Amino acid sequence: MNIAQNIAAGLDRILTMEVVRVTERAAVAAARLRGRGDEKAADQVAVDAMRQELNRLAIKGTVVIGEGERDEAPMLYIGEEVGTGKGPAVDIALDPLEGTTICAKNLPNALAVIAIAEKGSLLFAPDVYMDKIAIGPGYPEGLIDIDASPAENLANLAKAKGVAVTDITACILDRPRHAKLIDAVRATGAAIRLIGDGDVAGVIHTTDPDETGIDIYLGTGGAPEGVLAAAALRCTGGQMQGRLILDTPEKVVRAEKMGISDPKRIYRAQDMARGDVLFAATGVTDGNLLDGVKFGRTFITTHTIVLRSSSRTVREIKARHQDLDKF
Ligand code: VTB
Repeated sequence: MNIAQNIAAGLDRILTMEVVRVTERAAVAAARLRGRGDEKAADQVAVDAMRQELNRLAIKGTVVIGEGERDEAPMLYIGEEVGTGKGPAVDIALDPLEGTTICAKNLPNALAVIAIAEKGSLLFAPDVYMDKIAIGPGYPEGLIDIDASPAENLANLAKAKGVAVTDITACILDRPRHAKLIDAVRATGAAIRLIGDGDVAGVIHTTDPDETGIDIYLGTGGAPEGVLAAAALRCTGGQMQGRLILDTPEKVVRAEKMGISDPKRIYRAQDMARGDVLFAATGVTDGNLLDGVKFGRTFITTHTIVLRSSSRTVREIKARHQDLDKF
């Protein structure tokens, strides 16, 4: 694709640069409340800051994955229109503070996250659990299968990577519901990195195993977080499968209302985030891929990753903010 086509296709690439400010600002706001033991307060300031910056973007945006339904989330609710209204119509998935508990405890890998996609191209996911499996780029398509046993998936991954299963590390959310999964993975001899929260980061970490030490993500987490992770994988490469857990008639009806007719459907990353997608994440607390916000005496430092699917460019932006009044 030549430069002119690249400019013409998909999202306006200027957005790639503009979107950084949105996650930076949310991350700085949340970081001020790191380790204060107050999840709600940290989330609230991140939401306010993200919304303020988002409304400066020259887009006609609709939040499709946000803080919740309008009645439960006064801001950045699903369906909220954001941006200046003068610009391309886009769908937005966001989580101003992914990992509220890890931020409150000042543990690793809390992020401010956003994905922007062409109108109508993000899965409208209800806030239910999603079963997920993900690996990074460079493996043959179809290597992992959400319906295969953990042992099979790990064996296939190890073989494709050219290592023993004992050299593989899986990332899993530390939850009682994962007891069987954890036993099954440990029975293979593979290592597990148990995380308290933050499975968007967990999935993204599979894309750079040399840096993060994580080869595969397994287990159930939030469906909205699944769509955000899928958006990131669309940009970095890698494979993901997700299936909504609609285990009550009420959830099936809720999903139907959101346009999901097959409750057992397996979604690949490219089904959850289609077309051209931008993804940005700024570290709130220090993590495996991103540093957390640092508050210096005269400046604030942020570390952001910005991705775009149509070019597959991975940008890391370390910013030194000297105008502290803007935060
Ligand atoms: C995960 C994790 C999130 O929710 O999606 C998790 O990534 C799933 O829900 O950070 P449970 O906590 O009920 O297991 C979060 O922890 C919070 O959104």
